[in-house]
Amino acid sequence: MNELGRLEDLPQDYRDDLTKLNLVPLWPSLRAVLPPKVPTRKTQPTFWSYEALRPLLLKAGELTPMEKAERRVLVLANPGHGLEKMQASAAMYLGMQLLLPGEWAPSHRHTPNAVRMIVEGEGAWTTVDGEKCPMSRGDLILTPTGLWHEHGHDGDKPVVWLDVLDLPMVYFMEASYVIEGQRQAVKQSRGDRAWTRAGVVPSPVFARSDKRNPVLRYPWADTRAALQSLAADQPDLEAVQVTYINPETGGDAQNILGFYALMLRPGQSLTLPARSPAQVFHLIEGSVEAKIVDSRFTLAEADTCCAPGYEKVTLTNRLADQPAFVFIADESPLHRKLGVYEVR
Ligand code: GTQ
Repeated sequence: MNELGRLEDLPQDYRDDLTKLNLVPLWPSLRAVLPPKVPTRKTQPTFWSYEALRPLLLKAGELTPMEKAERRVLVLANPGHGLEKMQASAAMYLGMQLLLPGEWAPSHRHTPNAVRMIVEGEGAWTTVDGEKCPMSRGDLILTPTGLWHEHGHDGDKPVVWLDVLDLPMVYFMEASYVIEGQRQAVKQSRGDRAWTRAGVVPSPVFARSDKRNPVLRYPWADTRAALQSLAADQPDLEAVQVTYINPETGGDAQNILGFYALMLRPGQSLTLPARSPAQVFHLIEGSVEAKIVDSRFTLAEADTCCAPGYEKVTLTNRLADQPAFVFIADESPLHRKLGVYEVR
């Protein structure tokens, strides 16, 4: 590749004339924005230990009352982006949220899409668009763009969940905002009860659902059973993985980020191909080693790590006698819509 001219090669008076007119020469910066073959990625392989962050999250429960927090969250920030940017990757935000018994995180709605992966505790619920969704370990609950949502807790121990939002993307688009609201009236019907089987779905005889996704809650018991059933049916299948979808369209559950559950068979080592989107791995059950670029992370239950795009990732089940279950979030829907998705 040709060496391109530098800014310093240009006379200062010429540079000053450009600046006055809000003009910039491209060639000194061309390689920075169009690097050869592989994009520049700020996203670093990063690991967050649940055991290490849990006491700090509980401490936040003592230090900051709900009225002063609205959402009591410690953000899992990627140092490659700068911690203050609150990004796990270019498009993904991760946070660990704490709700104490009796607390209520008030209703609001916002343009970024969110999901919650429940990590610990029983008795809490999220009401999304009037559907009161119980929160249990491993459940995935969606709050798609624009829908009212609030969190409450009737149990007697702290509840913690992992928030995954496309906030960095929506913020970058200058489209991120929130509207505060009142406590929602709870509706009778719930998508996770109406849509319980992949093969038989509600028939829209009189009206089609007006929802972006008729399912807002994916119970872990069902997802886990689907993985085990798939693994038993196809003993040679390399990647025992399911995608969280919108059952009405068969497409991704949300517009920007993709969500998956992966089962690693006892002792299995799986190398995922290098693909353009960044990924997040959160261990629901078992013990897994994640090899990402030059890092090796040992994930215990509830630990989380992330991988930049365009890199292979090897996940190894460290246990020889039981499967491991991993929740994965990635930027695939976004990359596909933008036309930049690729597998190397
Ligand atoms: O629970 O609605 O981690 O609005 C960040 C922003 C959680 C939430 C976050 C939010 C929420």
